[in-house]
Amino acid sequence: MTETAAGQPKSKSGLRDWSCVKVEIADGIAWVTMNRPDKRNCMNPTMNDEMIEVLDAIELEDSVGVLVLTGAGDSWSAGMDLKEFFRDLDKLPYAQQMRGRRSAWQWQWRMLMNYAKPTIAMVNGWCFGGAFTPLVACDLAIAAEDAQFGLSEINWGIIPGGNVTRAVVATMNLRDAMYYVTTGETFDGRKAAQMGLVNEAVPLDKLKERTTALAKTLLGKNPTVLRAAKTAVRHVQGMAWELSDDYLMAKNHQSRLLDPEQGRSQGMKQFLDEKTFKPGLAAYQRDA
Ligand code: ACO
Ligand code: V55
Repeated sequence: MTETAAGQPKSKSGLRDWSCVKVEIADGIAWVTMNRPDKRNCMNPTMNDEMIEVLDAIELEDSVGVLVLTGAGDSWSAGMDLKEFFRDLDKLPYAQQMRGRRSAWQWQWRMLMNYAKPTIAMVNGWCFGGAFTPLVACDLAIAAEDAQFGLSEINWGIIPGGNVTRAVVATMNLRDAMYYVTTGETFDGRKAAQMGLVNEAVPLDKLKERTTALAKTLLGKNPTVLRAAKTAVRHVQGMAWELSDDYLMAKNHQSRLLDPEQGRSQGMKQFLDEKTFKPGLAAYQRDA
């Protein structure tokens, strides 16, 4: 396990110690923890600025194949920090307000949605408002059955901004989205899984185990192809069929051209010639 030493640059990628984010790297997985448990990991400008650095650094860490985003203590994240992100930013000149808001959007969806490595949201507890954006921007999500979710914006007098409404409509059906946006009612991890907001809900004491198993599955796949595949899932949603067909063909050619391990040839050879694996059931042997 690599734990970053206080204040010490850990590597050329720039991993160090942060005040609101914790990073642990083990067995190819980067565990990134929103780390303000006393404030239920609500997101302030410091956390947002740090998260940009963290995501940038981990993208360049060759030892990392999967990123897991989780929260310290009994909360995933209680959304934006109402004091530091809203009340305090409101008092600043406009350019500084926008700088503060931009750092939130930057990591919560721009960086996460285009991330080079697969990402898993491991929702261990409270998930409110602004936290829905990084939740949906992660490729996959596993929640504790009893984690509580809520679009609480309506309860304190704003609409879900910061692309929260966009994230909700991208994952939940229109009736569910409208219901929870307008009522601000909470729902649990089981319900989140039923609605498709997360992939699965498991008991809290199985959460890390299940997330690790999922991460290991992803670590067994070809990373070049994985990146192209997840990028394509994000982009085809808004495309006409003619365009998506050509885009997917181009993406396939791109990954064939760029793939250092030539997975496609490996896959065919190991199945058709060597008969050492069945693609219907598992991935080809990557270092064969
Ligand atoms: N912004 C600012 N401070 C917060 C936030 C937040 N979003 N969430 C929690 N805190 C702070 C509390 O003010 C409190 O601070 P204090 O100890 O200095 O008084 C501390 O975190 C602990 O919070 P409690 O409310 O005491 O914790 P509890 O476990 O009883 O409740 C809960 C947890 C339900 C998450 C509650 O804190 C809460 O409702 N938080 C706000 C959730 C929310 O609506 N977030 C905004 C969504 S909208 C958006 O993100 C744009
Ligand atoms: C939200 C989040 C924002 C914002 C306005 O509802 C509202 C959440 C992350 O930024 O600017």
